[in-house]
Amino acid sequence: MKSDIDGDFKLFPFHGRDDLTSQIPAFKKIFQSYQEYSEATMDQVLGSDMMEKAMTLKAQSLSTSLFINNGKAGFERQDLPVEAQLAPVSAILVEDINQDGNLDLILAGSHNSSEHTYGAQNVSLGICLLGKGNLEFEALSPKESGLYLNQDIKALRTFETNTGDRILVAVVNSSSLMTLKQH
Ligand SMILES: [Ca+2]
Repeated sequence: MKSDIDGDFKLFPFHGRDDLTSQIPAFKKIFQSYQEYSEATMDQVLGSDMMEKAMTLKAQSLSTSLFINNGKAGFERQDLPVEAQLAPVSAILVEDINQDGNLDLILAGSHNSSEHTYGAQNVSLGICLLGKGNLEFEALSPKESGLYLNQDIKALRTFETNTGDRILVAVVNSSSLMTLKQH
């Protein structure tokens, strides 16, 4: 939502004319210039009838979070530490990585395939959050964890080899698997 030239707040489309017309070419005839499209409100793009029927969804939180099952009381959301909020997360592994009795988390998931409007969201190297008990987590630095999961990760699994080594396997979007050996 932004204000128009009169200072009134109105809904304007987020995506540019090229994005819209690549999906729905008919809009090329409706908005024949970029200037015309740039000044169009959502009512003018979709029509007020369709806007009235449209479903409006609101995000309550965009944080990567832990959901605690409190039984009949339902789920309680708890944000993970700030280190888990720096990049999109597509894969979460829950294991006791350091074998201290508390479950730990490994998070990964940069996005290289985002729309060009957003740009690549690929700063993550993967994050290891050590469970401290009481549902608190402490992030290890990349140097401490040794994680280097700098790809578009979609899933994480671990397995043990027949020589007793623990291997972390990362499934990478449109690429080969990444493997890391735990030391
Ligand atoms: Ca642990």
